Parts: sequence; C-alpha cells; structure tokens
Amino acid sequence: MSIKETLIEKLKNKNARIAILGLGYVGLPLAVVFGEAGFHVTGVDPDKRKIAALVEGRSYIPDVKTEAVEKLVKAGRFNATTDFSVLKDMDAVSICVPTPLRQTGDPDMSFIISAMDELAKYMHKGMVVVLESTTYPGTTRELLLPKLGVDNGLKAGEDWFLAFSPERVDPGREDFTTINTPKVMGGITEACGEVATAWYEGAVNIVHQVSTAEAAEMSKLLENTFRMINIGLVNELAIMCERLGVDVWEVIDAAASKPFGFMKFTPGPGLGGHCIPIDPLYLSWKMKSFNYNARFIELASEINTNMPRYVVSRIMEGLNERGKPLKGSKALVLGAAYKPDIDDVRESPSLDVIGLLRQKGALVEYHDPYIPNIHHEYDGWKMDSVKDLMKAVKEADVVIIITNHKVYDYEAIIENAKFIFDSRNATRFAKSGKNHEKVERL
Ligand code: SAJ
Repeated sequence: MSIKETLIEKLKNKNARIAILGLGYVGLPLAVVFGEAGFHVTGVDPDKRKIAALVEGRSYIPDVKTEAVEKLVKAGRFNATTDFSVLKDMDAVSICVPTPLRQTGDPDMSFIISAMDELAKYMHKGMVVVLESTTYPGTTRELLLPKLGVDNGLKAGEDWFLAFSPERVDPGREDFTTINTPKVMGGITEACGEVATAWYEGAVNIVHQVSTAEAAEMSKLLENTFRMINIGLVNELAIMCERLGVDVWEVIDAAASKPFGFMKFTPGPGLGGHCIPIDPLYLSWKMKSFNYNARFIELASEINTNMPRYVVSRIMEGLNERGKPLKGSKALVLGAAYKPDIDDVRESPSLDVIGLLRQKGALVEYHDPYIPNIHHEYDGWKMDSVKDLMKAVKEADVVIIITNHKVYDYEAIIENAKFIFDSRNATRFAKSGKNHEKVERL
C-alpha cells in the first residue's frame, strides 16, 4: 500500500494519533471532537496554565464542558503537554493558533511561524497537517509547504499531506458547534485534500471539500468580509438617516420585512472581536502585493473605524442641547464587551468610545457585568466596572449604551437617567423606551 493509502486507513479506523497545536477557543473544542470520535488526541500548547488545567481534566473554555475533558483524560484518549517533541509520534496535526494584526495593521504571522518551526523539527513520512488559523490566501502553500515539506525532503501529496480548513467557531453559540458546522477543506494537492477530508470526516458531520488550499483560505475571508462590509453599509446608512431625520432602525426593520433577497445587519458604535475587524484586512494586505486596492474592504473599514468618533460627536450634540458641555460632564458607558452577553473585550469599540470621551475631558465610568476591569493597551488607562449601577445611572449626565447585554433593566435605566445615548437600539424593548424624550439613538 502507498503512504497515502496506509494513512487513510489509519485515519478511517481511528488508529491515527492526532495532535492539536494551540488549545484556545478553536483548538480545545476540536481536540474534544476528535477525542469523542474515537481518536487518541494530544493537545500541545506552550501555555503551562492551560496544560496544567487539562492534565487535571479541567476546561478553561466556556464552550467546552469540564466533564467532556475529564472523561477523555480518564479514558486515556486525551493528554496535553507543552513538549512539542511528542509530534514525532503523530500521524495527523491540526494547527489552531491566533492570527491577530500588528499595531501597524499588518498580519501578525508570528504564532503560525513559531508553531510551524516547532512542527518542522518532527515532520516524518506519513503525516497529514491541517492549518485552521484564518490567514491570507497563499499562506499554506507559501509558508508551510516549504518549511514543513521541502526543507525536510518530503514531497507533499506523496510522503505527507497538507491542507487548509478555516475555523468556524463562534464562541458562545450553541446551535452550531465544531461538530455540526460544515467544515471547508482544501489541499495543496488533490491527494492532500483527499487525506485531510478522510481525517475530518471521521469527526465532524460535514466536510465541504474544495480544490485548493487557496480556495479554502479565501472562502473564510469572504465569510467575514461579507459581514464587515454589510455592517459598514448599515453604519453609513445610520449617518445618512440622521442627516435625513429618518429613524434608521425603523428603515432596517422595514427592509427586513422582505422575506427574500435581504439580510439584516444593524448599526453600532464600531466593530469589535478578533474576527470581523481583522480577517478582511488579511485579504486587503495580500492584495497589495498584487498592486490591487481592495476598495470595498478599505472603505468599510474606514466607516466602521470611524463609528466610535461619530458616536461621541452625537453625544456632544445631545449634551449641548441640554446645556451641558462634554468637558466636565459625567458619562457612564454601559457595556465593554464587543458584543452582547459575552466577556470578550478584544477590539471592543467601547474602549475607543471611552478613550475619546476621556480625551475630551468627560468624567467617564463604565459598567459591564461580564468584565470587572478594562485597560487601554496603547493609551495605558485602567478602569473598574462601577459597583452600584443605578447610583451611577442617576449621577451621570449621559448614560451611553454601547453593548446591549440582556441582563440590563432598560426600563429602570430610562427611569433613572437624565439623558441616554443608545447606540444599539437596546431601549426599544422598554415599555417607555420608544421615542422617550430622554433617549437618543444612533
Ligand atoms: N456587529 C454590528 N452589526 C451587526 C453585526 C455585528 O455592529 O449587524 C458588530 C458586533 O457588535 C461586533 C462585531 O460586529 O462588535 C462582530 O460581531 P459578529 O456578530 O460578527 O461576531 P463575531 O466577531 O463573534 O463573529 C463570529 C464570526 N465567526 C467566525 O469567524 C468563525 C462570524 O463569522 C460569525 O458570522 C459571527 O461570529 C456570528 O454570526 O455570530
């Protein structure tokens, strides 16, 4: 039997030994899915705290139950280590490491490169490697193929197999998880795609195979660029509607009454999270090397990035109408998380709004039930979430709703506040919320 046939057989009968590099919100759920499918899984991560927790059978990812980890550890089907040398005994390796942006706005490939450099030491015939980290088209072929294969004298598609499969984890989502979200898979060669598909089909419900790694890399960027651009569109619509004296929320709800050919997005104070504001910039960055300007991405990014400043200008106008300068006014920001009902503050527009308010001399406090304290990475300031929410609401000259957490009692907030700027239309659910004289909306 060929190396390919032997490996496919090991994968199909679950004898193949699996390693997951990077045990974060993507890697740990994936490790559990492979373990529960019957594979033996080794998790590898340089973070000693993560490994110590997993060795004890404890999960640190909200979407992964400790019982699931404990059961696999006890069954001897999952172990975790900081020691990359275990890779020499592995048949299949999935790389799930972060791909953030540098402060310059360029891709930060350092996590992929360090995982790749470690793996390169242990590459051998009969291995399949899948990269899951969202990245620019060409990464798998231009970075991983030479370093892991060529430099080790291994021929991809014959001696070893390399593919890309974009992660589609939406933290906190319960309806679509790692096992039931279709998985796109694209190989460096046809044989690579065949082997990687055979591997993942042993664990997830649906694998959607494409012809190349580049097609798989690009499909992920389309998914998140689509979102970013449409959010930029409705953000610009909010600005236009304000000039026209039209309620943008009413307009969007009306358009959404169309049962086909329309997809609802809502305006907000800006784009947060580690996916939507970042992934499209990997594509526009790559296109620069082809002397191509990705205009839609650049424009949408410009609009979205400007939303915190637009929100602050609207707050200044609102205070001005009430005879109050922003400078010296008490501003209470509700919500630091980048989206409702989660504890993730990465790239949150709240931080930008708070920074701008502070720059303009407002006396700023914030409240977020999920985030006890925040700090600004570049400006260096730190704040704690206020302890007594209603006291802070009563004392504030303006209450600014940035993240519409479900736990907030918007009726009580309206009752106790002097002036509310609602950037999420969160107060629509309050009895007196609609068109309340205290409330201004984006
Ligand atoms: N946002 C708006 N208006 C909208 C939708 C989102 O302003 O209509 C803002 C949010 O407030 C947030 C940012 O955009 O600040 C991103 O929100 P998101 O709903 O896209 O949530 P994310 O960042 O968690 O995106 C993830 C992505 N998942 C993956 O990349 C695997 C994305 O592809 C999913 O579509 C999204 O979750 C989801 O649908 O929940």
